[in-house]
Amino acid sequence: MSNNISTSRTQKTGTHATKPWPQTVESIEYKHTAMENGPKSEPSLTHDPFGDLVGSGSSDAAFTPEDAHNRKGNFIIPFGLPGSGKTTFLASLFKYIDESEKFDSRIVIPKRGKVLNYAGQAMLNQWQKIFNAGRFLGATPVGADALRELAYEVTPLRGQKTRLRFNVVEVSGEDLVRIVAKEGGKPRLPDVIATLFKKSSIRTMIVLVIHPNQPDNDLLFNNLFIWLNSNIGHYSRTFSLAVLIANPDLALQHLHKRRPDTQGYTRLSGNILKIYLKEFTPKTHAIYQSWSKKKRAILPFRVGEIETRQENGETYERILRFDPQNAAQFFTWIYRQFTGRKLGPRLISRVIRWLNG
Ligand SMILES: Nc1nc2c(ncn2[C@@H]2O[C@H](COP(=O)(O)OP(=O)(O)O)[C@@H](O)[C@H]2O)c(=O)[nH]1
Ligand SMILES: [Mg+2]
Repeated sequence: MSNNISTSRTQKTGTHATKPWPQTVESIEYKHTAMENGPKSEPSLTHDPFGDLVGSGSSDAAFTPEDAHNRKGNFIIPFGLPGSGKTTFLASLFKYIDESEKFDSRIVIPKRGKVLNYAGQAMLNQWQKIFNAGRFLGATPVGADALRELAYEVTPLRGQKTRLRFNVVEVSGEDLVRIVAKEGGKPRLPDVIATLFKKSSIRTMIVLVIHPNQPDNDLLFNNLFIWLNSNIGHYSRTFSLAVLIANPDLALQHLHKRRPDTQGYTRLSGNILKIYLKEFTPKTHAIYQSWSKKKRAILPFRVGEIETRQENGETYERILRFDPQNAAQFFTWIYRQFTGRKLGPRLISRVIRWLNG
């Protein structure tokens, strides 16, 4: 068996301006990083004084299986191919939370024994730089030493004030694609992720990040669910499942070509999201449909206004303006999943606001 999946489907639809994304799982795993294949970020012109905040290779900074074993509570685990948009999604989520006037939020610095681990805070700083510089980050470093955890506490300032505490895990896409079975090898998940999945004291949210330029999204996710089926009995009852479509404007262009009957729709939202899933990631669509309605969500994830520029045959992308809308929608859902409560003003204050016009 080989993982050289045919890509003719995407090539037919992929007549957009940017260079194609990696074509096979094989090639992603062994040859490329997302940045080499996808559009390049704007080159940095000035020296970066914080250059090696993250990924300095110090294994003390890593989130280890032992740490995972000592955790309980809420965990968000993004899953997707290299360059699918996992880091961009996390960066946008925390930018939204930190800048919103609706919440009191703070990072929680985890301890190993008595030692504080600031790697999560360093990662948060690195993410902030995506927006300061308007550049997407390069691929997340590979390997167990590069795994990071970030713990946060968010308290709504209005309405009901239940505090939400949750953690996110940042893994490189290259480490995740090893879940795809190949002849002669055992499909593997990073140990930390497997440990989290297995712990019943952890409430897990899997976030599947789909990038419209990548043909193998469905292959990766299907292999993840095969692994879960054989290793975690309870997952479909207890895990929350979110499907995010990164770069939804591009996804809509692809859909218009594949399904001309959708051309009247100018936004990837509502029913169109499911049509997109069914067309481009049919197995993921089937898994999604079988999930408990109370524990599933599908959402476009647009970071904002993006400028694309061609130079010397390369495509460069720059984030011109952050748009918090999708991050806000997604956080509302996260809050509800983990606390069981609805974010936003209570009914009584809504009525008062309505009375006040
Ligand atoms: N999430 C997201 N990604 C976008 C969007 N527009 C363009 N991108 C591209 O998606 C890539 C995502 O990279 P990154 O977040 O580092 O992917 P990761 O490897 O999964 O962490 C960037 O290189 C951009 O080219 C958007 O609206 N949302
Ligand atoms: Mg990343």
